[in-house]
Amino acid sequence: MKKYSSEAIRNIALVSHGGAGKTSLAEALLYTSGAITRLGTVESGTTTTDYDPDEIKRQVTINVALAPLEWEGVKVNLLDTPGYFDFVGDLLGALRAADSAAVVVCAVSGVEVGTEKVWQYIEDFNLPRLVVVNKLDRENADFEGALAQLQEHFGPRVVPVQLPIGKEEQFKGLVDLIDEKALLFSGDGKKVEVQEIPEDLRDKAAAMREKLIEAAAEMEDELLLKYLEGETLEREEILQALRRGILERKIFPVLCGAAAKNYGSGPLLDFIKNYMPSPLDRGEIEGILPESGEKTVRKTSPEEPFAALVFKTLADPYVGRINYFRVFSGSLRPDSQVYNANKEKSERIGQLFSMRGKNQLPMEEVVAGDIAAVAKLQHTATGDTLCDRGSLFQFLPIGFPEPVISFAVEPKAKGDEEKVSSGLSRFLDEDPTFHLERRPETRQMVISGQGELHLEIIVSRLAQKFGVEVNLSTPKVPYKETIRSTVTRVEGKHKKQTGGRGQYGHVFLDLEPLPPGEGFQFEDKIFGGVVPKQYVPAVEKGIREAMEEGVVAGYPVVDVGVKLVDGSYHTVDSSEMAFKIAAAMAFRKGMEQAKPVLLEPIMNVEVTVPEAFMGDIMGDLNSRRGRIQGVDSAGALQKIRAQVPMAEMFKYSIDLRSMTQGRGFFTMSFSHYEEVPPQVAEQVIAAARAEKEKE
Ligand SMILES: Nc1nc2c(ncn2[C@@H]2O[C@H](COP(=O)(O)OP(=O)(O)OP(=O)(O)O)[C@@H](O)[C@H]2O)c(=O)[nH]1
Ligand SMILES: [Mg+2]
Repeated sequence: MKKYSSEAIRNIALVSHGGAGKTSLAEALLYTSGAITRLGTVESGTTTTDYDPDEIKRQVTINVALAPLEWEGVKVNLLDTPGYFDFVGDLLGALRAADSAAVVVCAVSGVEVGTEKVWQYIEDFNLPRLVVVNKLDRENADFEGALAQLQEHFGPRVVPVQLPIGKEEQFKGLVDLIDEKALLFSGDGKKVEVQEIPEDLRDKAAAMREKLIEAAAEMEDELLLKYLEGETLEREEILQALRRGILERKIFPVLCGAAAKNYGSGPLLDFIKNYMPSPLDRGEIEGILPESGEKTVRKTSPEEPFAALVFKTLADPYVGRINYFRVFSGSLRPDSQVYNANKEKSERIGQLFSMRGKNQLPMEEVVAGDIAAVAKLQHTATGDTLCDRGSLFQFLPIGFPEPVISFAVEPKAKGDEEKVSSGLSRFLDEDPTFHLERRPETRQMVISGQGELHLEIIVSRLAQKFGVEVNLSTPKVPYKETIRSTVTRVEGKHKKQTGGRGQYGHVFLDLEPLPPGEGFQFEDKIFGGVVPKQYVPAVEKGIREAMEEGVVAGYPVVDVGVKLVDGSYHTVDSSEMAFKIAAAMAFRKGMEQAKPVLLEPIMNVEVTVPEAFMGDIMGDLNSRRGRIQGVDSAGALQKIRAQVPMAEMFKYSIDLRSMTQGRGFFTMSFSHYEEVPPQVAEQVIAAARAEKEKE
């Protein structure tokens, strides 16, 4: 591939609700540009960007893929992102690497929940964007309907720059509203015939063009005045104003196409080249000085020192680990040194390449604004900044969401525990939205992620790469126990006199509840050496061990203060062990008297659903013992904030999907521990007993 300067690069992320046609569109654009010679399809598993075996099998994108192409003097780096929010980590990474986004909308389904969600992300990332209404060749395709929905959701500044010619199977071309001509496609879609706008579309095209010009004119006072006075605007003036409106995120142009037929690709590439931002349009990027943590900015410019953000890490079976990065400033050459500001480690760069799907295209230099990949770095993972050692800089974190679903994992074959845990930990670097946790309270290994599919795929990769199969189950709730009242002078005496040397330990303890989160406090209040100093650590140890299994249902005890107030010893028979046992006995007895209770984790939950589902969702949250804390409206959606016990949330992502026909989503994070209501506690205690008996 030729070398391109920063201003000749366009980094554009293809985003959408799942299945709107991003991967097919990437394929069509690659084909039209000549980067590939055969138009692959998702159905046959032959697309450039869905090359992973899991992607081919399921016909959905799982990993963000890079797809560079050349079009009339510019290099377009397409980033094909996953539409399923199970893989939102890759979407967020891509949006950080891109300078603009193409929001793909299905002409049949129109605006979907995923469309709204990606739109919100693009807003958060301040990216200019265009909209492609795709699948115009499908039965029931409805451009006007989709457009109306887009304007209803995202405002009147969503303005078409193209109109489709022909409907459904008859879809055969489009009207270019800027240049006032008709573009007709045939065959493989590469050939475009330029014609006059068909008679029956002229009035509509003129009216739509008027709206476009009005929107553009509003970008500049002078132009607006000229427009309002009825003067005709020059083509060049319109283009400038339109481009400015797009870059300032005030105009969202709408284009048309049918990716599967490769109709509309050429005009879309022209539009990307002419109107979408180059890396230099981005101005400054926020970051920090890693040493002080102070905020700073970096100009997106080749003249500045080198800084790049790693937005994706992939374990390639042949090459090993591959890091995808976007250079924001300076440039990078093969066989050089960089500094990882997050890990505070130097890294040696070997070969540099661009990736087109899975294919490596070697690069001699990666300039500011370009996206590339490097293999075999030692320490670098997603979210890290690579920079010039002499000029440190660190990008702000990508901000990955917390997991929404968890499963306990257990190897199918006994003895594979180590393999499972080391295999799973490998995925942590690759995928920051995946979490792995060992929960000592329940003695389980728990994996958490963004959805069932997300975890299913991780498990399937674990089997492929590390040859271990696992079973997934609902994780046990990490309950805890505490006390609610104070007790004083609880006695614990351990005395044995059986031949030889006996055992003697004797203590009195005071127990008191501590505020939540305080854990455990121990105080030695012994006077006059009734319990000799050398045995006090053993007393504390005995209590700590007893706290690992509380008296209610065997869960760890927290938030208890214990004072050692009295006791006695025997000069010959006393030992550390004897005092440990005596202390544990006293603690258990004391706990029983101190109104012990069971605590459960409570989660902060935020559910976002279309208004129509509000009632059902609130009712359902109530039945899960949830407490609704508030409702905010977010566009056409309602966001319900609630606190819900973890025990009630395990299958929520699945239930929510079925309650809302896939239109609802939620986030969840740990909030605090709270007392389990008596009726529920009874069941938990019974279950714990049954479990114990099984062992
Ligand atoms: N008729 C028709 N089908 C299309 C068109 N574009 C895509 N499809 C089909 O729609 C389905 C989904 O297409 P993809 O390209 O995988 O969509 P995607 O947005 O990449 O999907 P995810 O990555 O999973 O979100 C496939 O069966 C495609 O063949 C189109 O323009 N017309
Ligand atoms: Mg896809």
